Amino acid sequence: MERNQNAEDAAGQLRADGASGVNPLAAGVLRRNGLKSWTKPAPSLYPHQWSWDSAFIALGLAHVDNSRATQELETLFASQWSNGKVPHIVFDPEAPPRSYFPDAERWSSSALSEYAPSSPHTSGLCQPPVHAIAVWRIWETSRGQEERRVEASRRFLRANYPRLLSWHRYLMTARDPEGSGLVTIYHPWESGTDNSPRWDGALQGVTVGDLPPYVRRDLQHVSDPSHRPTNGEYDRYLWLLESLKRARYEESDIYRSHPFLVKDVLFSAILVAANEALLNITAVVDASGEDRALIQAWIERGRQGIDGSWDAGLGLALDRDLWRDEPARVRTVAGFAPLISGGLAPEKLQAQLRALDSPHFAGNPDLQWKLPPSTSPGERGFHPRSYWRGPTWPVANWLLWWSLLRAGERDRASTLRAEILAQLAHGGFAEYFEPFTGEPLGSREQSWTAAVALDLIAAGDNAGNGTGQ
Ligand code: 2M8
Repeated sequence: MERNQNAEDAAGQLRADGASGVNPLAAGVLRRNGLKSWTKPAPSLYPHQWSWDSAFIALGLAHVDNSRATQELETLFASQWSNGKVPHIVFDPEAPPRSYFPDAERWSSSALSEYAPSSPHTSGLCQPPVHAIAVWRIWETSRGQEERRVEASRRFLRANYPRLLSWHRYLMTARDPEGSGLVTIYHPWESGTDNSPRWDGALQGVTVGDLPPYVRRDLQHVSDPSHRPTNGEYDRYLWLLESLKRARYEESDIYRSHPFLVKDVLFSAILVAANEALLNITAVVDASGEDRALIQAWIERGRQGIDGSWDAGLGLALDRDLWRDEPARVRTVAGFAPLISGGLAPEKLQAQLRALDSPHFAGNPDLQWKLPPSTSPGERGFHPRSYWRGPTWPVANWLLWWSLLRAGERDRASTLRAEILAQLAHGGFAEYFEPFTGEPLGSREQSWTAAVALDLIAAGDNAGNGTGQ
């Protein structure tokens, strides 16, 4: 009780400004990282546009400036591949030279694939599809405003609905030829949880061959290289990239020959939630009954797939390595995929909540804030300071908060919200945090952290406000 009160007091320091209704510190991070029509994930570590970062950024910007939020997504979707894929990075030709690697040249997407846009250049991967969720938030925040703004939002939804539909169709078909309801990823970067121990087993099966030389650029932006993936991991990441290039980014060739093919439960769960948002969008844009039935079927298929990934012993869902045909039995936040995909039977929901409250996650007594570490401290692969191997990530926590609300768990959602805001009030808008000390790590002005803070603050102390779904 007292603990929760402390979190609420600390969280109270991060409030909306009375006049604008927006927190100036969080809005300031997005303004400083903003370029002409899109926002960098961080001032120097990530100088290009990243796909799921931009979706979270748009979701936060929806509370600050709706037209800026729509521009963010429109800029990203302008680089959508013609097969529906939304690329994980859109390269800014004006970014400082040698600031990020692998660069556009290394990916060679447009030279190799007829589907890739020729300008600006993009990477050949994708990332979790948070976009429809952000588009729905843009719609929600415009409602009740003056008619001109509602109309502008409706136009935005109409213009972007076909793009979202083709993006989700790509994921449900090219990335799930088995019709399992689960998305296959080709690279840990596609998961967004790059060096998570979720991928350790599958990466062991990747033998690095004759790799063209490269220089890591990420290490020049962090104080301690051990916070980032290791050189061994980077070699494998770069080798996977070469393998995708050899397949000319052709899905069927990749499926035959690529050494990393994994069913990602977190990605798949986000797709289910995004399909729910897309179904909401169909009503605003008067989409056909056929489209609605299709999206509804995707939601059901996705939930069945996640249900089939359930590990009753852990109370978590597990990824599946397709080459070894086995689950990755490791406790990470991705295991809460069922909670995120929603529609759970009461026993499953309770099992997920027990796992969340257990010492493996938010119930660990040594935590600075009651927030789940990205990997359970009980895992062999846990590391409290290394990126997705243990630090707590505000975006992951936002996803859990939002999912708890959708599951009707308002009190838990409200407690989680207070802990997230307390962590940020204390440590700033960092990329990730050491879970036991609360030390901010990675970039100190991470856009998506500021964006989710804006959304959490806008939801108000009564956590249900403004969440809409
Ligand atoms: C991290 O990933 C990039 C590669 O995509 C990197 O480490 O260079 C991840 O945290 C990813 O989820 C995120 O989208 C990206 C930009 O914030 O950084």
